[in-house]
Amino acid sequence: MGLSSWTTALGALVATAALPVTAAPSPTVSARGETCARPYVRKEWRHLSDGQRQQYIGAVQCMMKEPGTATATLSIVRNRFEDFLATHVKQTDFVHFVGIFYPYHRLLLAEYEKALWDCGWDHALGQPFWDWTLDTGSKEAFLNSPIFDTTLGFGGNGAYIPGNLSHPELPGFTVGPPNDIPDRSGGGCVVDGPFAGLGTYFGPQNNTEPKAALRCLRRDFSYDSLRERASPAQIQAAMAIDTYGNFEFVTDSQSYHPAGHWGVGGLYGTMTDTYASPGDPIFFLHHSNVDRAWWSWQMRDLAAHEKDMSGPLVMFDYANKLGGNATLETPVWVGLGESRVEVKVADLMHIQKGPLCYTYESLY
Ligand SMILES: *[C@@H]1O[C@H](CO)[C@@H](O)[C@H](O)[C@H]1NC(C)=O
Ligand SMILES: *[C@@H]1O[C@H](CO)[C@@H](O)[C@H](O)[C@H]1NC(C)=O
Ligand SMILES: *[C@@H]1O[C@H](CO)[C@@H](O)[C@H](O)[C@H]1NC(C)=O
Ligand SMILES: [Cu+2]
Repeated sequence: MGLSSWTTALGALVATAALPVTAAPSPTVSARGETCARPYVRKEWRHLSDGQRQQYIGAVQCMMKEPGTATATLSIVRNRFEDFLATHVKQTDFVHFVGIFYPYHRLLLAEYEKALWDCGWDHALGQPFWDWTLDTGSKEAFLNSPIFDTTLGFGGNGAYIPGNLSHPELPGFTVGPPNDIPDRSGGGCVVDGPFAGLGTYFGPQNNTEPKAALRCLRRDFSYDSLRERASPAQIQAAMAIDTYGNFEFVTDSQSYHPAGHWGVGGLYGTMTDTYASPGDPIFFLHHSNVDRAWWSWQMRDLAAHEKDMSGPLVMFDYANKLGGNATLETPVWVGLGESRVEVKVADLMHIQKGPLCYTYESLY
């Protein structure tokens, strides 16, 4: 099955508020499975100071200038930022709509954070998150979100590309059911903000062929797609789900996870490309909040949820017809070439036990 975008069935879900969490000032490292004393803090983008937001954007731009560790494995990798794009493209078919969806992306972000720190990001602060619920109040609020600021954010939408045209890069992929995103409003290259003109040889989808020209970063804002699936009501419905298996299925394929991808990526945008979506730096803020939602759910009953792992080993095999379930022993790895790291699911179930050591400034 070809997975051209984050599209799948939709689910209806229900509501509540945010729980405060106590945060500690600076990070420590602890042995595998042992609790760390001073976790670093992941904050919402708009809760960072102007200077911190500049520092973060500078760190991402720095990663785009540093040599990639995966270039020896895959020649189109141009820099350290693309190491993460590369491993995600190569692993997509094994890490989405499967049990290890959450542990995989937790590990991916922890490794991305280390690369940010190497590029000057504040060591007491982890990967910032984008709390979508703050931008689901109105279309104006969404369009004016600090996330899309052109100096202290990631820039805005692409120019409108008529929806009756074939996909700019996927010939034959035309708009209309089941591919349409009716509320889409852009589709062109990003032309403002710190990542205006950003390009890559990766994509579309799992295409890793060398190309004559770089492919641009595209956005195709789709506010309704975000609001319908990432509202406070949707999040709180997810928090009430009983088991990890059900939580993973609903949130990975139906509610806030695709919502964040579609809200920014619409139909033609980079964020909607299941494989190459980490080519948009917003991906990492979106997935930090996806991880925050998992941790929020885990914290509802930590003793049980710290050990609750299931879900298909084969993409979309929720009935286990092609394989069994993920377990705490299932291996999880990220990184091509010398940056590869591998752990077990068990090592990724608690965000303050080695090898992890972070917290969120607030939870759902
Ligand atoms: C790319 O994905 C398609 C399915 O979408 C698959 O058939 C093909 O083998 C993949 N190619 C590579 C190089 O992984
Ligand atoms: C596609 O959209 C463009 C711009 O809105 C319009 O000019 C054109 O007639 C449309 N073509 C078809 C086949 O509907
Ligand atoms: C996978 O896990 C689910 C949820 O715990 C369970 O209902 C199902 O029977 C398991 N499948 C297999 C093949 O063990
Ligand atoms: Cu992913």
